Amino acid sequence: METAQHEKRNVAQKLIADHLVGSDMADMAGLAPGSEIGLTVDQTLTQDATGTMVMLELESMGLDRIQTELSVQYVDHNLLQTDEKNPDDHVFLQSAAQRFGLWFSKAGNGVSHPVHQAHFGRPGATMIGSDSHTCAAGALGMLAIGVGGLEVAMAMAGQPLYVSMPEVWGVELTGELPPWVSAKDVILEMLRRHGVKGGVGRIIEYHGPGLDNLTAMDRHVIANMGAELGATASVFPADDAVRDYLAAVGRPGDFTRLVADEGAEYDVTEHIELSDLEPLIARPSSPGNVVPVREVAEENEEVSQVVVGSSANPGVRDFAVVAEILDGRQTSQRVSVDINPTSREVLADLIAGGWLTSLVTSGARIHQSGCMGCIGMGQAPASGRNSLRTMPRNFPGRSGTEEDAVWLCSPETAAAAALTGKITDPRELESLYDMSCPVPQMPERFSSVDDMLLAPLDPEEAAKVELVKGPNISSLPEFAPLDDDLKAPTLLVMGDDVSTDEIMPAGSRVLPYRSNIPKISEFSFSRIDDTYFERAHATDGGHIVVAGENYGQGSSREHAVIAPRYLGLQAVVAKSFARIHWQNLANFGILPLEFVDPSDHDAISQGDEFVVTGLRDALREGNQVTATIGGRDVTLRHRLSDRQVEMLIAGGRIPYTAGGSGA
Ligand code: MIC
Repeated sequence: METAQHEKRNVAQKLIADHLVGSDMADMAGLAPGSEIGLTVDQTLTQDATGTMVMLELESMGLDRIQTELSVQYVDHNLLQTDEKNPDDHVFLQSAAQRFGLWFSKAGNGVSHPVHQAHFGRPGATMIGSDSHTCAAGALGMLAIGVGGLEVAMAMAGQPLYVSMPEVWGVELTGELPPWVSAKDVILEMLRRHGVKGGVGRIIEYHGPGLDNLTAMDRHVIANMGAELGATASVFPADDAVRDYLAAVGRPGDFTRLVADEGAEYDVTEHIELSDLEPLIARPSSPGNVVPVREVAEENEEVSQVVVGSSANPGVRDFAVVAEILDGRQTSQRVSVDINPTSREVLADLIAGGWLTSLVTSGARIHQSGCMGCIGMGQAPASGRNSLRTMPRNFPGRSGTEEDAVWLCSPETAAAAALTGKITDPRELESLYDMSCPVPQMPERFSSVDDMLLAPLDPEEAAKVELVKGPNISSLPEFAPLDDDLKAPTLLVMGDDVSTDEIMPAGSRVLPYRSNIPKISEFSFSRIDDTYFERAHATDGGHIVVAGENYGQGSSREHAVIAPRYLGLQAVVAKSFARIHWQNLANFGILPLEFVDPSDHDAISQGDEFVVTGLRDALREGNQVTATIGGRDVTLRHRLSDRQVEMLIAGGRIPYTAGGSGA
């Protein structure tokens, strides 16, 4: 690892320097990776599955009007309306957007990340979003970070975002992608090399001559799954490709060039030769299980579902290439080919280009614009049958089917399976169907359909709006300050890489309770141990859980901490934590502790009593705490800043702020 020269800045450093709070911007060299920094926030993004909690947080903070340059509330996740709960949430969110001064994107308008990029993305801006894939906006030269909802609520109230200063990981791209290989394979290559923890504590900055052949939407695909690497953000320069994109979405005036200084360096370096890449696929059930498609093709894996769309492959090109591969052919009889057109604008372009006709006539099912099957909101696959998706995640059971087998791949690989009915290297289509790789011609100007994007009300009108809460919407529970002495049983001992989908499942059954903590708490950890809820409920005085590496990877959902906290979770002791979940734990007053000696994890059994005394002083005075777990002394450490320690002691960020502490 080399030390960066800060006089010559890379794009990430420029973005940080322009938004840094309370430090000397001229001397970024003094900011050690890992130390807490504050950043001003220009824009925020919330979606319905996490946004209801954000709006309840704004209500409990008594906010009158947002302080950001721009905040947008999207409805894209909970679109199935099998009873009143999801539509009641949509109505609540619309009223909250009006009340607090946000833009509102109605159900059916499209997936937040690409819609935001098209309508509001601006090079040089910072954005945070209550969705881990907010990092996709890095495609336009923004510093965009996925965080828990409370961070977003605080930013809307004018507070900075506090994060650990990341290292900047420069990934140099050279060459050009070969036929049948596309942007998704670039990010799958990163996951193949580095796995789901590879980006933790880092901003990934892509640079080099290979960028010349990647459009802004290709970059969006790559930036999006920085979340799967665990990265803080993904960043691209704002160069000619971004200029062309902003012109194509009708906002040429919003372009400003933002590129790294000549000779700028990176904390960590990496190189990808694009012409060496081949089609890749992530096996079930982790985005980190990446292998070449050609290897799997030898295993003769039959496919029963293919899903194209979502935030991870949202551009017109991604659907058009599938349409052109399928054009004039019939999809395999054993496969359900599901198309989720990102937004109404993408749908309009697919109609105008004739691509929708090709998809429909070849046997594809066209769904509404939104996240849908990506978060298990419908499109659950048949048990144990292979489902190939252009989506970002395949954690166990996330699809809605407990025994699922979800693979992640490019649109080209998805289309090949749609035709052959088995996992097929798309390069094989050349001989199988006598075709060459299509290169869809993109429109010069993308469609612009903005009547479902409602502008904020002026302050006077906004002040008159009442929040509309359906019967399923409950207020945010209040939490007590941290006990100075903790004596609590260990209710779960878990392994590595536990995802938030396992801590708090999503899917069409659970998502409708995202605005009802008492009810959703019944599902806490159900995928890991379905007795947890009963046991937690029956335990007076709280409990703890123990985990391995990368605990809480995946989504930004705060419900994965608020619900267990509601059931009495006081501390999580793990080998390491995923960034967003760690911050969510601290924000809601659950103590995140790490083993100093990771092998102590293996000596702990379910039921072991966890005892620690004088916790408040111990946290304030240093970063180590000695606990007795199951009768053994175990040394634990924390990575909390002084600010976070006080917040935790107060019971979380809301009581801390209400108690008069600004941030
Ligand atoms: C996801 O991909 O898991 C989601 C749905 O976008 C989540 C948000 C959520 O849990 O609602 C995320 O990644 O933050």
